[in-house]
Amino acid sequence: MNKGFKLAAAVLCATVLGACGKGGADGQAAKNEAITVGFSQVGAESEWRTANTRSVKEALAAPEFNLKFSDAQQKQENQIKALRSFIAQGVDVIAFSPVVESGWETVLREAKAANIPVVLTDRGVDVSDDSLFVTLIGSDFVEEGRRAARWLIDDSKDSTGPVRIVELQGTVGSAPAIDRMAGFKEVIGQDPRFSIVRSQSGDFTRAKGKEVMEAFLKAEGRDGIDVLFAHNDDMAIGAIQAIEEAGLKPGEDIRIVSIDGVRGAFEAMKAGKLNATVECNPLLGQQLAQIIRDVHAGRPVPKRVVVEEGVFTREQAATELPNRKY
Ligand code: GZL
Repeated sequence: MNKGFKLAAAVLCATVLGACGKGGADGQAAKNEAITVGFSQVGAESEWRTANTRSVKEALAAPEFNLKFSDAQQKQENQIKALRSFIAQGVDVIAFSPVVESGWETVLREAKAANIPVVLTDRGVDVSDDSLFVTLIGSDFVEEGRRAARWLIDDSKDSTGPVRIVELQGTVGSAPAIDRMAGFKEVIGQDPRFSIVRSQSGDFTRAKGKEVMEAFLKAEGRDGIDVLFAHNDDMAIGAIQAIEEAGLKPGEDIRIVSIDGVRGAFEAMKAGKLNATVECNPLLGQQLAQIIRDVHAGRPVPKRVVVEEGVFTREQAATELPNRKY
């Protein structure tokens, strides 16, 4: 049903029959229809993403929503195709987690021309006109990078250095990879004991994280690396396998700090193989659902909604593991 007819039906319903269905000042009741949401997800590359997808699907399974979900398999062209399909279907709201920051201007202008509001979740976009999206709900990735560096500096207080760091970056061009690297370097750069000797993308996956760590070990030698900074836990877990296969002790011979706080990271910390993980909360579903309700009802929403998060070390892992929700 196109939006113009829906609005007319809604006005008629509200005028002739009073509030159709449940009461409510926001006019939603008058429509007495589900909010059709087109959601384009990055992919299924990590434990974090799996938990994020579960959270979004659970929240938008409520009867007030009609969810159309698309998995882009980490390809921007698949996300753009999905957004264009949502526009053609005339969905009420588009929500998506952009796999990379750039290349969205054209399709977001098409959504704007179709009067379909766009909500960004998890990752941001780099556009010249921020009216092309209503809001971004997600973590502060720069702060996550700073927190990883602060943990490392604190954990190195008895070391005179040099501390040689290798860095497993996330997906090239993605907001978390760009911002986590920036935050980490901003803090580490203030202490001359630390240097990043190698840095390469592992695309946020375990398999690639292992492959790149093998290359780092080959290039730097068994004694050439003191610390691994991984932009997510999945790459750190892959790297742990490579470190063990090289006959070294992860968490001891090479200290490891990563980001996400997924269950696999707590299990690795409990085993002493990972030293710390910076939480990046994927459970955005309920907040997203409320933002969609507000946007659809024409209520104002903040341009940026930041998710609160913490830092967890291996000393806390055993007690915290039972509390983890993802
Ligand atoms: C961060 C999210 C990142 C996670 C990775 O909000 O975009 O993508 O850190 C995931 O695990 O693949």
